Amino acid sequence: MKANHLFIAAVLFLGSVFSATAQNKKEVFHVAGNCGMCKGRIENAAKEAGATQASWDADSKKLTVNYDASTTNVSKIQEQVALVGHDNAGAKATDEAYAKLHGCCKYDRTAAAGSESCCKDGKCKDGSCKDTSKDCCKNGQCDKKSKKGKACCANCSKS
Ligand SMILES: [Cu+2]
Repeated sequence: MKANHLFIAAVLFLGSVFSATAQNKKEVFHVAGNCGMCKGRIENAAKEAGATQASWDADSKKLTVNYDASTTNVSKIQEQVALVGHDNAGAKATDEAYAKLHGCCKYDRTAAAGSESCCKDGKCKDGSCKDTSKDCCKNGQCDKKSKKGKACCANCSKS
């Protein structure tokens, strides 16, 4: 009778160990950013926080993460991503972290900040691309050639 109880307890214990070791989860959430540099920074931050896989899409601004729920959680990942300067669905970057971002990575924090992102008087701002004489932007917006919505300065430096 007593041995039987021990056996049941052992089975329950092993069961809980197994369920705690394999809890692979996938989550998709919004992360603000502009370019390829942002992508690397965002994905590295997610992995630092325990994500086994991380993929950020510059067009949709969506970060897809895979992680083991027994070692980390979405909040931790979101906080780490904010720590390196990127506002996201779960956490906001400090002004200091945002200020440290590369010129071209300074995504719009408000809709009104559009003209501040990477363009000035129709030209790329100093430090935002290799050739500041190229006019990739018009009125603070990317022009047609540089594909609206994409990082206009990243395209500017290639053209
Ligand atoms: Cu960037």
